[in-house]
Amino acid sequence: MQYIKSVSLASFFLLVLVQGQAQPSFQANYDESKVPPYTLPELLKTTTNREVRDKETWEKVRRPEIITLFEENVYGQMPKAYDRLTYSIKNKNTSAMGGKATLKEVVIEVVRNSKSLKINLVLFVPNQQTGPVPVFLLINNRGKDNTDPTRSHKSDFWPAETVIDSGYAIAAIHVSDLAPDDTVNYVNGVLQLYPDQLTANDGMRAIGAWAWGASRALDYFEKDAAIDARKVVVVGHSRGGKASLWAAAEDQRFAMCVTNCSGNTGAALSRRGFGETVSRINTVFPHWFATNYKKFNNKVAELPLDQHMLIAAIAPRPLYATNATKDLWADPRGTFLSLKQAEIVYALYGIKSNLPANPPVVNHAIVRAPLGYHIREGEHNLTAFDWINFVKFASVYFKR
Ligand code: GTR
Repeated sequence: MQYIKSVSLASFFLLVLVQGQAQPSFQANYDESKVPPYTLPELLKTTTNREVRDKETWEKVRRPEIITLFEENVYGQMPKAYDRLTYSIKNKNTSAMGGKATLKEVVIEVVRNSKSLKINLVLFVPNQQTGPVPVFLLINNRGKDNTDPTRSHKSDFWPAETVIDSGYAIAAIHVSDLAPDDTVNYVNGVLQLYPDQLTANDGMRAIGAWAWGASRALDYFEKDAAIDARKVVVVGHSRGGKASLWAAAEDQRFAMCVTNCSGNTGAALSRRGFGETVSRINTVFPHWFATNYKKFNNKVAELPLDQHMLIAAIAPRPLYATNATKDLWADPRGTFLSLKQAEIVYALYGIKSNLPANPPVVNHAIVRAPLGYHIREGEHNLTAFDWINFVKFASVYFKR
């Protein structure tokens, strides 16, 4: 009883749901022949049925419509106003990584209506560079030790040394500063600044808060002379990859997006119902998306959008998506198809996609394409192989 009292009623029922009946009764479909027939909402037709034939109409009408559809139905509003953003350098070491890099541990403070939020940013900048450098910014959804500023703990989840050796800066923020990843405490972060969001059916939730935080890191990069703020790559893995997509769609200052194994409500098409489903994600992670999204739990065909539209909203900026062979939960085929669907929007900009008709063979990275992709051998994870290809992809577009 003690334990029950210490968790809220809502999370208690969720616990029952997850540990009790709901979870075991969920049978993910992994059979391609059982993917239902589906019709995707058209990218190049406005809600008033107007054909979109040029990038002007795309930018002025259709793209804003798509962003609004995602705000209202999936990720919630993205409040942009704040009263003040300041930063302080908590720690600086110009001879980090044996002299190869400068470490900055930055505290970004955002104030709104006298509420304050502090975001910790870890940043390494290569020393052997003459001008401002592009940066990879990871939205870290795993342990903080993955982005250890002291480098006594090293991890392929954020292989800072490799990225520095390639001439790029690398940075990370942690989701717990923005919205702790649990059903109760997610309110203790960005949402303290925007309490109205909590009562709105299209209010921001955790994934929106993480994406919001990535934009605040970008606000900081704009003030750091060592960083080329026009070349910021927002990176996320899995739930973090859902947030990196949303961040890049919402904030066009991001030059590039990497979404690693992001699956359902990330890069994969929801209507395929392959692996994780909308209903399952909303049940197990009720704090991730807007309340309105739950209306579609067993009615994905009624969604006025699908995830190819989120990819398209990032066009014409380059986007790299990945999958892993042992991660069918994230629907690799549905991810690739989502990218394929978005090609027509890149075409509006005269950008030819070089994606093949079918997913490439395992471990073959398509880096010379505005929509880059690989399916790696192995588990659901963010690995050295993934990062090496992000760097190659960025180097094609940033011409480095
Ligand atoms: C899973 C969830 C996925 C993905 C993953 C992760 O449990 O169903 O959508 O976000 O967690 O973040 O590793």
